[in-house]
Amino acid sequence: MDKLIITAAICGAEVTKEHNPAVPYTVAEIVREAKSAVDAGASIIHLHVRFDDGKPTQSAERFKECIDAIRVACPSAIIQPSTGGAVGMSNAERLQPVSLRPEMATLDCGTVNFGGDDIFVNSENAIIEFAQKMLDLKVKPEIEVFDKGMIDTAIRLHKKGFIAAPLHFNFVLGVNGGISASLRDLTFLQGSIPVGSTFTVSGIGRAQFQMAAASIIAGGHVRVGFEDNIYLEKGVLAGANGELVAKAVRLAKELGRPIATPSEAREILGLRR
Ligand code: KMH
Ligand code: ZN
Repeated sequence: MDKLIITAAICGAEVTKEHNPAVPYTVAEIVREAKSAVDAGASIIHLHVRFDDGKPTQSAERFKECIDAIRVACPSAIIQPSTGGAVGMSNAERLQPVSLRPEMATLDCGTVNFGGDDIFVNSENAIIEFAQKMLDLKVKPEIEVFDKGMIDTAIRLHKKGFIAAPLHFNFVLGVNGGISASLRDLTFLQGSIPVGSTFTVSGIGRAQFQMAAASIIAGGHVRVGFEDNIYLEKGVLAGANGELVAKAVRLAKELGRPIATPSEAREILGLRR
């Protein structure tokens, strides 16, 4: 089994300071949260950015500002911008950070309800456009999977040459509208990806650490962070993303799975540098 890659989704686009005052908005706050996560054992920062008032943005300029500042504080971390952005953003808006040629970026492989009236829209043509741009700029996609059909879409687009192997997936379990955060469904997803692929697991809300433990045992990797969950335990808000990462590290230690450094994570994922 590979060493465990921990991704910290430090910011997200939907969670706010009203939910947890430690959610970062400013560049300084984003750097603070990235550093707390990397110091605790994360090798990948899954990055959304905000304007200082908390409004999510996909502006390449704002991403560059944040990425440059994170690189000073955490020189070895892998920075993975989101191309999902926030519900309702246009495709052109969402794609902007890919032009910065990060090592990785997310590639959302289907449309999913996001609770209430929110729909996170990803048409097949949009997925192809995003995948082609990542291919052209040698950015490794992390294939975001909110439901099983999204794996099938990714495999179809891989066969057509839009996504290069080895494929790397992120199974997001427990979104209201997506696949459930259960062992049965995690096993189903894991069994549906091509041999030689890697996967990480993001459990939403209270499922974060249950799904993390399941992935540690199953040979997958783990994502934690405010984007998915703001609580360290029932009723206790996490004071920093690093606290969530530290808890994942403790679980991995108890379960006998060593943690990957950023350079080991690059090796496991086949990243360019
Ligand atoms: N904020 C969600 C609408 C991604 O980063 O690629 C989309 C999202 C997925 O967070
Ligand atoms: Zn995201």
